[in-house]
Amino acid sequence: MSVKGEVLKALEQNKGQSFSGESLALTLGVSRAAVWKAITALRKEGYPIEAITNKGYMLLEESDLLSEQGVRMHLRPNNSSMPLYVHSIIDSTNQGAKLLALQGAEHGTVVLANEQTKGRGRLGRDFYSPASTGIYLSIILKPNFDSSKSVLVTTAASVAVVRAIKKVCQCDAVIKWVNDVYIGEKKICGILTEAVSNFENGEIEYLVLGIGVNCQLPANGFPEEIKEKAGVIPVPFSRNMLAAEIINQVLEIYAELESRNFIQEYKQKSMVLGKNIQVIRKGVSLEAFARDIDEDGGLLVEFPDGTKEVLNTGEISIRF
Ligand code: BT5
Repeated sequence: MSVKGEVLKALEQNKGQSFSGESLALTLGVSRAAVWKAITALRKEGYPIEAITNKGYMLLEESDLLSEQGVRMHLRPNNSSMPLYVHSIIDSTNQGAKLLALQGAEHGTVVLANEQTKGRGRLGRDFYSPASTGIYLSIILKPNFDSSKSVLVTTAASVAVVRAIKKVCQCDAVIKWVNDVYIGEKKICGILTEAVSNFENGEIEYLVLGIGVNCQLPANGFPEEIKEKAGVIPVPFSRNMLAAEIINQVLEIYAELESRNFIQEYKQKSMVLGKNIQVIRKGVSLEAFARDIDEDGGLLVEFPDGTKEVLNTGEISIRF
């Protein structure tokens, strides 16, 4: 790791407390000038670092810049050495992850960004991804057993996100089938699972699981088109910590995908089960009752004429 990386790691580990630049220089085997140079560079990147006479440096508690060091220190030991690429700006982390997957990236590789210029939703839609107020991350997963069922992966991932938000922010989030996480009546997270197939045999080689979370309100608010729908997590917390916890929870739940143990939790957190919903098909809205979630994450709906159907993809809406 570079001197700058090491200094940032020490700052993140001692966030809100001062620590001696001199002893850090000694530990790293570099000069005090090198530490100072790293501190100057980090300040230029926007880290709020104070120099305190006779005490050293302190990264202020409110610092919330996403960084590899900041995320890695909150990863569980068995995840802590996996590849983690942090970008201040990228077109789409899913796109970045797909390119890495094609180059043979290992299971669990993460691409994380502070801002996306072409954040993607499903069916060619956009995911608004402004700088510094959200978490945009993609995890490369090697398919295990039947994980080619991307709806199951998306289902599991939404439970993982709800767990992570509860743990880090102490907030109760709920899931709108299939890929949205809500707090109250607002969408605070969207999930997009994409497959990378082998060109020769058409088999799915990788899944790229993309998760976007709105953490704080963007400076100018949300754009007009999504103002009514989009919301943020309503409490302060560390984005590095939440990003790490989402990664931890996703990798844990994915490892036991086959057991489908999480389906029960998914049902408990579902905001649509037991409700009248609209199934949207080719722009037409059909009344239906959301009866159950099946073993693969499909939504069992019942139409007014009594016919039942399992939805594995598509769009539903719910009136608040
Ligand atoms: C999603 O699609 O919600 C999936 C979003 C996945 C985003 C992540 S970020 C990291 C990774 N890299 C990517 O490029 N993508 C993934 P969908 O269900 O189709 O919802 C999209 C719709 O949600 C839009 O048409 C808007 O109505 C609304 N929307 C857009 N941006 C939003 C935001 N920031 N918060 C809440 N709603 C939003």
